[in-house]
Amino acid sequence: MDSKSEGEDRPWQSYHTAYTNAKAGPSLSLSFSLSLSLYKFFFHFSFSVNTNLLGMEGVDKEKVQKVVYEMSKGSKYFENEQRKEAYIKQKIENLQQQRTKLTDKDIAHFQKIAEKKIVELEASRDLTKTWLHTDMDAFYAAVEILDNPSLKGKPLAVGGMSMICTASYEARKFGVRAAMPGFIARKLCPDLIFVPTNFDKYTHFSELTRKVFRQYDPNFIATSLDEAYLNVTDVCSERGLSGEEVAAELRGAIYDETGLTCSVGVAPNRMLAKVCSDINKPNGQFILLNDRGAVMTFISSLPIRKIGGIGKVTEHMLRDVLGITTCDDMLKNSALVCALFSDLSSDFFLSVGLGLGGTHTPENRMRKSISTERTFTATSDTTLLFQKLADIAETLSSDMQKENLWGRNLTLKLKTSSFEVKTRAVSLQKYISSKEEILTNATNLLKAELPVSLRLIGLRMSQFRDEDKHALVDPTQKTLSEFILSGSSHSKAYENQDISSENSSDYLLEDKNLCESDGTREKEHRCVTSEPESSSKREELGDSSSAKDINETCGGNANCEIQWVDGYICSKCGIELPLGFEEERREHADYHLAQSLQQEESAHVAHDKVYHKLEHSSPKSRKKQKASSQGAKFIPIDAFFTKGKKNL
Ligand code: DCP
Ligand code: MG
Repeated sequence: MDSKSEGEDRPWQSYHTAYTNAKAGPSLSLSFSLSLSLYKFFFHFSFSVNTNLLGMEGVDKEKVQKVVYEMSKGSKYFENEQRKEAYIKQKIENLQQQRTKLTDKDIAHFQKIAEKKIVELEASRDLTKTWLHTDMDAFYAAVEILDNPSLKGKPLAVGGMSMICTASYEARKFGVRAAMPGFIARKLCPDLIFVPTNFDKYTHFSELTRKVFRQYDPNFIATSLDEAYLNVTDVCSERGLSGEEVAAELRGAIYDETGLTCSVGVAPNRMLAKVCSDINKPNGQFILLNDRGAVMTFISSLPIRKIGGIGKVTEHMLRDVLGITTCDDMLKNSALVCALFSDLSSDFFLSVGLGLGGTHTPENRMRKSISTERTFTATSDTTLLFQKLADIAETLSSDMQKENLWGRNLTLKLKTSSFEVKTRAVSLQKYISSKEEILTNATNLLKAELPVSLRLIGLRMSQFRDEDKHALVDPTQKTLSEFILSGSSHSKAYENQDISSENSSDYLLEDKNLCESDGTREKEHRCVTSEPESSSKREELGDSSSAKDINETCGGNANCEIQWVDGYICSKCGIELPLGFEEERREHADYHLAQSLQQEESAHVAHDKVYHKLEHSSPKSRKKQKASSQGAKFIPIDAFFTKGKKNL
């Protein structure tokens, strides 16, 4: 078929959104990766995926894509997707230009660099550990079915007309999936049953699963309510069990404890274990042996999108600029990978090509911040917004109290109805943890933004009490000594970045090459979504760009304001934070911010700065600033950045 006329007649075929081009299990990839190339590419997926088991047989892929396109056309979501597409396109063009400038001599030079890196990475290979990744099946939906067995076997969506969080496997057959607006889902599946979310229930069941995990690995790493990594090396050796046997036993134990099924992957490292847990979903397991040959065979034809940390942007870049679609292609194109990407990115890509991933249990890192956020149907109703804020403050307070945390840096995150992300922070004079105190300060921050139409509110607390004691001694050392290793060694850099690569969605979004000017309107402190174990990242109605976001972008944010020189050195204090330390980077940015705010305040210059800004601001924004100044210590982050830039 002529591709031009195809594109003109069927515009939806080139429309990719979180729910038409998501990182998902093989099943979802088959139904949502609808661009022709991706579509073919997933059909070449070499594992024996049992589509009956996955319940995806008979999905009318073209129909799904058409419905999604037609129903979202013209919406703000659609516009935002298009903006993101334009951003990716721009980045691809830039890289393509860089590529054409490379001479043969350059390529030969980078070939040598690549070979050296590969030797170093290979030397770091550790096949002595057995890692297990568990992922609950259709988690929220399964919990709802457990609660109401009459829903069993029916197409079910958890969420509402605006967004759904997940869908039962019966609903997935129609193309319904997480982060899809409910009205589109209903169009795809007219008999779809909607059940509203109930986070207390999901948290309860999540805690039950964690009780089981603890018996196998007391240091298990939970990466969301329904996913965790367990190092079962000791269990295997102490009890003389194979990884396969431990996986089967663990799945049984989880079922006995919760009545829910999960899927498990077992492999020599976490990166591979996560890929494996997706292969025989639902209620299945896949074991990859601790053998280099087995790993290399497994990885050779694995689509790069299956790898944690490779999201939509990275996938497009690698495919469109270098023709890389499988992990093996990373090695085949190693010279170009090294020529076009930063050291840390190329290390990551090459390690993906070698099937390397994290094998050490990370040391218990001191918590740097705790956060919670909710996505809901966009609203400008202030009563509703303050109600949400109160709920979030309550959750944050209760999470803090569980961990006996007291903090004095509160950050409010907002996503507007047009998907713009903003953060506002306040540095407090005293440590707080009660709902009332959190809410009072958060209310001041939110009031300063009114009127506003929002679809997400989040709160993050940082700068905890004990941490400040260290901070007084040496503000940079505290972070360095606690959990930061230098990014200079390849193997170390890799080991450091691994966890978040497994969980963050788009590795390249952190790349210095790609952070500079993203062309989007998102303003956030962070580049990649990666929440620590117990942060409560909740969604009321799901949102393609929140909890499991594949498109979080980095632009005009505090991380970028700081600037990560060479991709990992803080331009303000020289601290080294390798790629993958998103949480720490965010925290570090907050730290500088709080420090500056405090300095500003004590020097009584803050108001001047704010007023300087106010003098040039619109009457509307002047009103906002005035409202905010009720909270005595509040300085909007934007004001701080304006000042920061001037002083540079
Ligand atoms: N979730 C959400 N919003 C998303 C994706 C997921 O709120 N965009 C929630 C609902 C899911 C839970 O997180 O039930 C776990 O996410 P998974 O990606 O593991 O999806 P499921 O467990 O629902 O299904 P699967 O069987 O594919 O793991
Ligand atoms: Mg799951």
